[in-house]
Amino acid sequence: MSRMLSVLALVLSLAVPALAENVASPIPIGFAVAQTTNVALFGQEQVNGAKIAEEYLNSLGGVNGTPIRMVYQDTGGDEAGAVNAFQNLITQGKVVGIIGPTLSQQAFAANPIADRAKVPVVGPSNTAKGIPQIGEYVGRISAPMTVVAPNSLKKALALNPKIKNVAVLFAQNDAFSASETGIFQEAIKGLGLNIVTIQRFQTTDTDFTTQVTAVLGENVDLVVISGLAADSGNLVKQLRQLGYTGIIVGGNGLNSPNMFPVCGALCQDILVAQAYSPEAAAEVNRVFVEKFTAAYKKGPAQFSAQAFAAVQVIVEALKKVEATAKKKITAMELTEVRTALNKALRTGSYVTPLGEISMNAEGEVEQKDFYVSQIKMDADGKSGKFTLLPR
Ligand code: 1QQ
Repeated sequence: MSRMLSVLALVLSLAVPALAENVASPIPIGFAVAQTTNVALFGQEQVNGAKIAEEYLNSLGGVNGTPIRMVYQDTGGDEAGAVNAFQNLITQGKVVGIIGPTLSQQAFAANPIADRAKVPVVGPSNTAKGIPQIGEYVGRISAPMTVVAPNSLKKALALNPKIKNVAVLFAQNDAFSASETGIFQEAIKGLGLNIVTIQRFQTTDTDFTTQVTAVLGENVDLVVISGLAADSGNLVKQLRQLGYTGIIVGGNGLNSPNMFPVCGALCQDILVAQAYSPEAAAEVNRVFVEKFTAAYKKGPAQFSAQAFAAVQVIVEALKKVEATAKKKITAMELTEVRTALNKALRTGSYVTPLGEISMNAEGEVEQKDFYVSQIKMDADGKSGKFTLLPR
């Protein structure tokens, strides 16, 4: 009997704290992006943006006086890495929510795990169709390409009204690229242009001779690329080296300055639609640009601003959770905070470096302002910038 009791006591002692566990102080927020592999070309910028947010928001008092702590977890570039990172953050990190992963391809694998565990996910850069529909606990602050991508095509036509024949190229092994090319193709037809060739590649490809030869074989005056940074950068480089002189529109995968060293001087003039402008008027953007530039000696681009916005949105939603519960987050149970945070995220709007955004009931971001930029490379052929085109 006493043996049974002690077993029972042991079971209780293990089970009870796990059930009634409160949120730690500082409040842990998961940040799971690619810090290694080629996908780190994006992930590095995301970590840079999150670090600025963490420091700045804590300097303002965090969540009503309780600081936050970002728990960084490398996902690598694939699905397995993202799944692993999410599991670690949920069970060991005991985070209130997760920002990540970098790619939509990874989100389709990892987000269902957070959703089942009832841990809110805020996608900082997932732009494929179908992300918020993964589950009740999945949202994003990265505007989907359905609303962003077509802007760059219109700008291409404004620069060259004679455009007729379009070549479309995409990475067929990546969910975002496949989604984005579908959106581009629909928009191209909607503008009355002809798609004269559709070329497929892999995100791991480095030699694009076959695809470039196909493009040069047609009378193409616009090339539209949906891929990630390293593959797209090399594709642009080879298109130019082999003689393509028309306009190139790049999708969201070409939205990183880390892609500049890949195509070098040949990145010049690529058109890329953006969900962020460093020049946007919000005061929080001015502060963000100033702090980012001081820390990294370069201005922020879209992925950094989106990462900052994701952290900011979670911090503001946590304040709403405290206001509703009339309790400190750290006086609440972790499971309770996760559920309340998910709901609060979808309430009201947030003035971020991306402008005013909100998340609808489904977790989809609603954003007002989009931009198109053109890459302008410096004389060294390695650095450059996204120069905003007049709207
Ligand atoms: C996605 C993307 C990538 C280009 C983000 C880095 O938009 O995977 O959805």
